[in-house]
Amino acid sequence: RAIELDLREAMVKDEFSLFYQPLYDLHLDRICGFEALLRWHHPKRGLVPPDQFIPIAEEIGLIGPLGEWVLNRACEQATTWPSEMKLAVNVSAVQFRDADFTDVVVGALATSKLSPRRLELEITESVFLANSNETLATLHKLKAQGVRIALDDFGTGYSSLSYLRSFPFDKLKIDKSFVRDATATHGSKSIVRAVISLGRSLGMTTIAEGIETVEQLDHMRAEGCNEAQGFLFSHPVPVTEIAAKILELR
Ligand code: G
Ligand code: G
Ligand code: MN
Ligand code: NA
Repeated sequence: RAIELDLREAMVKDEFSLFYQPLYDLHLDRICGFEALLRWHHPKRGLVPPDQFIPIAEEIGLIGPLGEWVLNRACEQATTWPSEMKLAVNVSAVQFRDADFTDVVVGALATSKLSPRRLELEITESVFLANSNETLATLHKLKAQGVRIALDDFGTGYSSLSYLRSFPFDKLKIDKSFVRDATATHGSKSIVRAVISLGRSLGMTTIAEGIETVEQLDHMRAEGCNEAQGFLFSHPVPVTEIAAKILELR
């Protein structure tokens, strides 16, 4: 496929960039970090969304080098932010399973000199579909480095609760599908309440994704959710707009 060829060339041609979406602390009532979101600017195709090229990058063995580029670039950029700002980076399940993944993370931290405590790796439940002993070993190695681990899209995967028993995640990211429905349907409202309570009792931070309305924000705050993220605060922005976002949301 032509898109595969383009993707292989995209790194050399410097067609990738990182956008950043603010993470908002609901107790301190201010911005507390950013999630890095990968963008591919193709000269003819235009802006290709990650949903369309990450699966291909995984298939053709490009996710390792691409994920390494993301980690290096994001850590380097985050060192210029105020030191209380966290950096969240998405990690694909395939990338996570690479034997050298921990080394890649350690390398990005060493080169950038970013404090490991500021880095939050977002993984999804799909990492547990493969060998769970290896997965747990990798998670423990990363945690020993001081890096935080967040479970992304929480609630949309398979058999979520057993993972919570086997590994102490630092954060649960409540999927936007629950957030969207929490102010409308009773089922989602109950699930959100249960997840926040679960997180609290397990010592995990909870963050509500996809906050688009003040009503959703008020609801999540009232439920005791720790953090929020979504278009209501900001769309993902290019790195040049980071300083302005910090001022706007502080
Ligand atoms: O940025 P956007 O909301 O379009 O992201 C769509 C999907 O792509 C999300 O599931 C997000 O986690 C994923 N994604 C964005 N950036 C990266 C990245 O750098 N690495 C990986 N593995 N996934 C990413
Ligand atoms: O899977 P992950 O949580 O990493 O996906 C992040 C994706 O969610 C990004 O593509 C981002 O653009 C998108 N996103 C961020 N905030 C909102 C929002 O408020 N509403 C919707 N619909 N999508 C959002
Ligand atoms: Mn994410
Ligand atoms: Na998510």
